[in-house]
Amino acid sequence: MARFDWEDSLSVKNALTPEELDIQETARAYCQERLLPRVLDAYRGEDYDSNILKEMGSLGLLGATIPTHGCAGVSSVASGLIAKEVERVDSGYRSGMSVQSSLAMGPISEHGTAEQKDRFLPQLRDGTMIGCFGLTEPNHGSDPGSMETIARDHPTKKGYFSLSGAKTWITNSPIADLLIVWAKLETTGKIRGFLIERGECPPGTLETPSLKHKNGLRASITGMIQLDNCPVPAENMLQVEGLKGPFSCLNSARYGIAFGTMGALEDCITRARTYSLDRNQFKKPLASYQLIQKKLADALTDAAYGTLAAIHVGRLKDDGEMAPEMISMIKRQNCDRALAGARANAASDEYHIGRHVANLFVVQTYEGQSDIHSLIIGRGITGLQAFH
Ligand code: TGC
Ligand code: FAD
Repeated sequence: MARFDWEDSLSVKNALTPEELDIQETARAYCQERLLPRVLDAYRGEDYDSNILKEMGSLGLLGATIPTHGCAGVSSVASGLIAKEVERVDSGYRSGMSVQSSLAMGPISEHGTAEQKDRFLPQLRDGTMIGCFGLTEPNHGSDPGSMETIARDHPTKKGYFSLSGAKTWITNSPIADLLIVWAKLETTGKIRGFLIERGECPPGTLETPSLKHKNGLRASITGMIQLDNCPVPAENMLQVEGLKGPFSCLNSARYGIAFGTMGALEDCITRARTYSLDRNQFKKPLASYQLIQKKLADALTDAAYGTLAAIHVGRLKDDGEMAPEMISMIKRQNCDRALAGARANAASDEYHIGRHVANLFVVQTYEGQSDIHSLIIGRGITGLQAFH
């Protein structure tokens, strides 16, 4: 009979390959040694250091599942383990990485032309070019299909589109060199993706103001994308039509969140356990009281179940057996349970748990708020859509 190891309670390591364990170890060492010492200052000052993407790039952590263009070509589970180690430090750092990997490199890898891949993937892989993903608009968050951003034929520049509209709450937009913007083609009314190179935009056609004073995710940078007749060459359009373009990439990003939130929850468990063992009340350690032990047991169980479910869905994803509803199940469940379990020591940011709580409230909102995922799962169960 094995001895119970609370740090790997359901022996998750037995479900991982030696390569996946090595990747997790590399990511953990980087995150604990390089990210953790920076996070409090970054969070307090709402200050995202874009060198982080270069550091991650040098370790092969960006676009890690992409099998070409010098990317690591690892399993979805390995990419999830990277997200978990980054989010063990802070969801905002995972956010910056998810957007670069799944939402900037992902669309190009899945829907780009050979020329687009050759031009952009190597720089994005190294973190020397920063990408962002503009889907949400001021009037259309959960319902991106109603977007108003429009791509018209450019009135004077042959072979160019002219993009106008506004995107909001866009991670990395203020520092992005390459902005992936989803817009409706005026001629067809269909949604298409455009690769906008900041350096090629004439003055006044592209603005990306920051959104400050966030309550969570303060170690990530968030902004708008404002387009005023911005010229974009036709060769910068992605080769996919309709909402399935952005949503196919969101499957990977949501998968990373399902895995990543388990890192945040495990960090809360570790910190709460240490605190409750060290802190005495009524002449005994807090950890000796039944109510405290039940909370630790609930959170530990959620973290292990959530991680194992994410591993299972990752294997199905790589085998082509994943349904999007599975991603909704693990994104919703793991965000909700991480938030429920992240409870203790919240008063001072030096305890770290309050920061995780504030972050997880936001993580529960983006990439499909939990109630929206309930509706996606409900549609899968009943065959009836309840969105509109
Ligand atoms: P619906 O009719 O459901 O679908 C329209 C078309 O899209 C296809 N599709 C998918 N394809 C692949 N994977 C998926 N998960 C897909 N979901 C839908 C679908 O098959 C259909 O294709 P076709 O060929 O038939 O046209 O569309 P709807 O308008 O009814 O959608 C409703 C709903 C609620 C499911 C959807 O709009 C939704 O999920 N809303 C949530 C919005 C969201 O997630 N936004 C994310 C913005 S990006 C972000 O938050 C990044 S934060 C990053 C960070 O910092 O970490
Ligand atoms: P709304 O859609 O207005 O929803 C408000 C509430 O109503 C939610 O609780 C929702 O669940 C509920 N609701 C909506 N419709 C229904 C319905 N039919 N039935 C029942 N309840 C419903 N977007 C990007 O495109 N790219 C990014 O990089 C990005 N990064 C982000 C970073 C941060 C820090 C944040 C906060 C957001 C980011 N987003 C990004 C936007 C994010 O995806 C949206 O906030 C999210 O999709 C929800 O949209 P909304 O905020 O407009 O809420």
